[in-house]
Amino acid sequence: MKESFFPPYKSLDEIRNVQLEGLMWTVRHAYENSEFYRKRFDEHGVKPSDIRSLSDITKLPFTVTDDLRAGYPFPLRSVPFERIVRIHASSGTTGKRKILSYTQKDIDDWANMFARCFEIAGCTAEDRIQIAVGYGLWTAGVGFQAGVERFGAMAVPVGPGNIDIQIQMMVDLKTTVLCCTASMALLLAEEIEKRGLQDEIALEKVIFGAERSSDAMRKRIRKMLGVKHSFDIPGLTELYGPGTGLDCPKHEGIHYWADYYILEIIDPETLQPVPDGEVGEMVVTTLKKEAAPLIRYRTRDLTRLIPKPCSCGNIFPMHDRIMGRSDDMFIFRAVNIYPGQIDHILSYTEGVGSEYQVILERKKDGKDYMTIRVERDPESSPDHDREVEAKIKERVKKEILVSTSVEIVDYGALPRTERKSKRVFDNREKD
Ligand code: DLL
Repeated sequence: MKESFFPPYKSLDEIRNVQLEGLMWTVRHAYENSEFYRKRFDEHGVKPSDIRSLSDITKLPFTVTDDLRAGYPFPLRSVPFERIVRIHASSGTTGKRKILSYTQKDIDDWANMFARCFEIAGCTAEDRIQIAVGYGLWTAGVGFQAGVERFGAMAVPVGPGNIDIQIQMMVDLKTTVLCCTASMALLLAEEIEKRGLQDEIALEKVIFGAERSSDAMRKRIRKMLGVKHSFDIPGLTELYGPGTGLDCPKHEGIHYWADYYILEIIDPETLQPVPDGEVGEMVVTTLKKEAAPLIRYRTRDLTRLIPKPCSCGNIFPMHDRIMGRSDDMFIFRAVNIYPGQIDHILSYTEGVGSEYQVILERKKDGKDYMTIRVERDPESSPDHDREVEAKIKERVKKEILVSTSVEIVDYGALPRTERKSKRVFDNREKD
C-alpha cells in the first residue's frame, strides 16, 4: 500500500493530546533557549509550568511582526547557530526582511506537511509537478521542491517567469500538476489559449497560493486550462512556508495540520477569541518548530474556522480561505474596506473578467474618490459596458456603502504578473 503522510489519528481528541504535548514542549523550549521569549514571558508573569491544558494558551503573550524586526537578523532564535541548517526570508515590501531560521528537523517536518498536501489533493507518484514559483530566499520554490520529493512524485523545477520554458515543459513532459500564484496561472492559461495549445497539455490540477484570488479568477483559470480542480495552498515564511494545509477535492475548506500548529482566530481589536466560525485574525503557535518557534504569532491574515468535519472523512480541522490581511484594509470616506469585498462583488457580476484595480485619489476639492477599473469578460460585448458599470456601482453602494466610479477596460488591458498581483493603488497624499 502507498505510504501515507497522515498519522493514524482516530479522533480530534487524539490530535488535541498531541497539541498539548507540543505546546508544553514549545513553551519550555522557548523559555529556556530564547532570550526574547524568556524576557517576554517574565514581563508577562508567565512560566512554562503554568501551561497545563490547551486553554492555558491564552495566558501566553502574543508575538508580532515588530518582534521579528527587532530581533533581526535571527529573530526568535531558540537553538545554537550550529544547529541552524538554513534560513529563508520574506520578500517584505517595507523595512527589513523577515529572516527565519530552520534546523534539520524543521526542514524535515515542513517536507512532511507538504507531502500531505499532495496526498490530500489526490496526487500519486506518477504525477509530474511543475513548480513555477521563486526559488531562493523565498520559501516557495524550495518548499514545493522538498514536498514533491518527500511525496515521491516528479518535480519539474522551472521556477518563476520564463513563460516559454513553462509552456514547453508542460507540453513536452505532459506536466499534470501546476504549482504557482494565481496571477502566474492566469498568465500561463492566457498564453496557452493564445497559442492554441489547450489540446497539447495534460494538466489535471493547479495548486495556487501566496496571494488571495477571487472565485472568478480561479474559475477562469480552470476553464482555460481544462482542469477540474484547483487547490488553495496557504503559508507564510514565519510558519515554515507554503504547505501548512490544503483543501481536499471536496473543497469545503482548507484542512490544516493541527498536529504541527495551533490555530486561534481572534478579534484584532479586542484580541479575544471570536465565536466559532466567525472571521478574525489567524494566530499561530507551533508545536514542533525548533529554530524559531512561534508563540501566539499574529499573522494579520483574516479567515475563519470551519466548525464542522469535512465530508471527505479526513479528521484534520479546516479553516476557510484567507480573505485578506488586516493591514490590506483601506479607509475610504470613513468606511473600512477590504479588497476581498470588492473582488467578491466583481466575481458575481456578469460581463466582467477577473482582473481589476482599485484606484484611490484625493482631488482638488479635498474629497477622496474611488475608481474600480475592471476588465471586460472576453466573451462580452462593449455594448453592455454602461449597464455593467451601473450594476457594479449599485452593488458597491448597497454592500460596501460607498460611491465609486467604474471603468470597464478591454480584456488583457490590465497588467499581468508572475508574482503576487497588486490590486489597490492608493494615490492619496499621506498626511
Ligand atoms: O507567500 C508562502 C507561499 C508561497 C504560500 C507559495 C503559498 C504558495 P510570504 O511571502 O511570507 O509566504 O507571504 C505570506 O501571503 O501571510 C498571506 O497574507 C499571503 N498568502 C499566502 N498564501 C495565501 C493563500 C508565502 N493561499 C502571506 N491565500 C500570508 C491568500 C495567501 N493569501
